Amino acid sequence: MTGDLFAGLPRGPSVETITEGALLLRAFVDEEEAAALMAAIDKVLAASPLRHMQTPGGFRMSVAMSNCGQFGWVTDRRGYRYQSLDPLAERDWPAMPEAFAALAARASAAAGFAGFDPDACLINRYEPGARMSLHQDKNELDMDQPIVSVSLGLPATFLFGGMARTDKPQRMRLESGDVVVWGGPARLAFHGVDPLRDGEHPLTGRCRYNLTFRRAR
Ligand code: MD3
Ligand code: FE
Repeated sequence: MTGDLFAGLPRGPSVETITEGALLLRAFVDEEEAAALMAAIDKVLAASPLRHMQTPGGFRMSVAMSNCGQFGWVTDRRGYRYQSLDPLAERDWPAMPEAFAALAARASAAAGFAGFDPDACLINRYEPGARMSLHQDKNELDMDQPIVSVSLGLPATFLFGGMARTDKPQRMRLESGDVVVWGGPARLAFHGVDPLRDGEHPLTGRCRYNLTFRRAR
């Protein structure tokens, strides 16, 4: 019953290898840093609001998205791409907050990717039921650059597939403060997120945010 004794206490940091090139840094972000990231997210979203984008096939994504940095990832009937213009706000995406850049640098260095300098950060917001089906991230120019992902708020079940869409995915729980660095052979792996389970989190309320730092160009 130690689970009851320790419920609500912060988890200690730890490192796990998911597969070659993919490092899970559990509790890499503490509650103080998470609160600073959340405040920075709110500022970005005041300038470039969350929106449900359309897939090229015409489906509305259940995950609401925005971006910051020099480039933002967008999808619409014309396809998936990075662009400097936010099509909703009709201006450039907000600058990458200092707290974001500092975390991306710390996490990538901890995983052995020196000099990672992201020019894009996609902000995903999952409400209960929102999901992301298995996909590869391949709209970036240089696949030698890693992607750093940061989970905040409600926990999610992350799906990590193999190099083929048909490989049976392994499921893992990502919690608030967990960071994953995806590089090397893991960079083009299929991945997704199961429908978010309802809940309440002190940092975010009834949702999960995921930040993914990328080098788009
Ligand atoms: C593995 N986001 O935005 S983060 C995405 O939780 C995306 O919102 C998910 O997949 C989310 O594209 C998963 C973990 C992640 C991000 C990028 C990867 C895993 C990855 C790139 C390559 C391999
Ligand atoms: Fe992805």
